[in-house]
Parts: sequence; structure tokens; C-alpha cells
Amino acid sequence: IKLRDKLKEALKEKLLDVHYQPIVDAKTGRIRKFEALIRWFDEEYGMVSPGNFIPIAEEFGLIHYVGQFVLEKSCDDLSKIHQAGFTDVSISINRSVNEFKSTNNQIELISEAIEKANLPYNAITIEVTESMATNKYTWHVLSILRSKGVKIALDDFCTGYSSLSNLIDNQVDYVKIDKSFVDSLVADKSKQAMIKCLVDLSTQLNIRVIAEGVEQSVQLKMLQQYGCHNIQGYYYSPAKPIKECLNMLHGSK
Ligand code: G
Ligand code: G
Ligand code: NA
Repeated sequence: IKLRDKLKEALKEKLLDVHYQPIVDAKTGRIRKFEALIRWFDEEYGMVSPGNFIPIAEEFGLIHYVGQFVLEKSCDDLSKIHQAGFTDVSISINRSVNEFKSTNNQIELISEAIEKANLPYNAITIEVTESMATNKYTWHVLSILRSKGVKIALDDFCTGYSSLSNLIDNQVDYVKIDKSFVDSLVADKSKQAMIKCLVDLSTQLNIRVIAEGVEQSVQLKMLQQYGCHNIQGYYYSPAKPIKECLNMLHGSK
């Protein structure tokens, strides 16, 4: 309850921030995208992890405000990146299932934010978890956004009961391999075979594969060898404030 009130206050006082983690081209190491990750620094609790407060925001009806804040800040910061000349860089935004209620019009809100920032629709990717893939209304909304040019990423793939039909039946542009899977890759031959297969299938379906949580060069080499398209992880960088992201872009030109 206390955390809920603090979150309300943080939203009101604009104490939340968004950091961005680079997603690079596996072959060239160049930055292709950034994932927007919300950050909250509280005087009393210090850094509060979104893993802790997103569920609270969901439970107490605050997720909509969190989502809108991240959306507007991300569009704003991406237009700074484009103005700096990096017009082929895009941003990925996380959305949770409760944000796709018919009462809060995601199509309108997302379209408005993109147009207000003067961005092309394809500069924004919406990340949804695989567990949301079975929600019909969510996919209805996502397919309309996709028809306008917004990209869709299936997050946390290869956790729990992943189904390839989620890739085939739903129209997605990216699939993100979860960190837990990447962690066990080097030691596990069957997982290596699975990644290879997933990359081949995705490539045929015109879907790009993003490996998450890559920390070691041995993991990177293996993923490169299997043809994985994009890499995200501490090997390159954790999420950083926009100013540092601009520096990173200037440095990797
Ligand atoms: O940022 P961190 O690295 O701690 O993220 C923890 C979890 O919180 C991730 O699984 C991520 O998907 C989720 N998360 C981070 N930012 C957002 C956000 O803006 N909206 C939603 N719905 N989830 C987020
Ligand atoms: O599930 P989602 O993609 O939203 O998760 C993103 C989360 O993973 C964030 O909390 C982010 O900080 C974290 N993360 C990203 N790369 C790495 C990494 O290489 N190592 C670790 N430990 N966490 C990572
Ligand atoms: Na994500």
C-alpha cells in the first residue's frame, strides 16, 4: 500500500525516468534500436526495480499512467536521436496486458504520441510478452497498429511453454529470446540446436531474432554463428539515460 502511494506521488511529481538499452546488429555491432526501460529512484527505497512496481501499478490501476509516461518520453527522446542524424534508430516500448483494455484506446494514444513527436510509425516497436499472445483483443489492437507501420516484438520467448504457433499465427516483426535461455546456451547442446532452428524459421518468416541478456563474448560468438540478427545485453551496455545514448551513437558511427 505504501509503495502504491509512493508510486502515485512519483507519477504526479514526475520522479520517474526512462533509460534506454542498446540493441545492436549482431554482425556489425552498430546500434539499431533502444529498449525503453522505466526507472524510479525513491529517496527512501533507492532504485525501485520495475519488476517490483509494475505489478503494483497493474493491481492498482496505475499502469496506464506509467505506460503513457514511458510512451511520451520515449517518443520525445527518439526525436532527439533522429534530429542528431541517427534516423534509422528506433525505440522499443514495453506494454503489459492490462494496457490493452477497450476503455483505454492504445491505438489512438500511440498514434498521437508518434505524430506529435513527428516520427515515422516504424520507428516504434511495441514489446508484448508471449503470455499475451493468446489474448484476442490485444492482437486485434496490435494488428491495427501494425497496419499503420508500428513494429511488434514478442518478448520473453523461450520461457515456460513457448509455442512456435505464436510466431506463425500472430503477425510479429521481432522475437526476443529470454535471458534465461541465453544463460544456458553455452552449456546446453539441445538449446543450441533450438536457437539455430528458431533463427532459421524466423528468417524465413521475415522475423528478426533479438537475443537478450548477452553478457559474454562466447555467447555473442555462438549467436552470431547461428545467424541471430540482433544482440541486447550488458556485453554492450545496460540501459542508460538519453544523453549517454546520444554519446554512444556518436561513438559508434
Ligand atoms: O529494467 P529492468 O531491467 O529491471 O526491467 C524489469 C522488467 O520490467 C522487465 O521485464 C521489463 O519488461 C519491465 N518493464 C520495464 N519498463 C517497463 C515499462 O515501461 N512498461 C512495462 N509494462 N514494463 C516495463
Ligand atoms: O523482459 P525484458 O526484456 O523487459 O527484460 C529486460 C530486463 O533485463 C531489464 O531489467 C534489463 O535491465 C535486464 N537486462 C538486460 N540485459 C541484461 C544482461 O545482460 N544481464 C542482466 N543480468 N540483465 C539484463
Ligand atoms: Na521487454
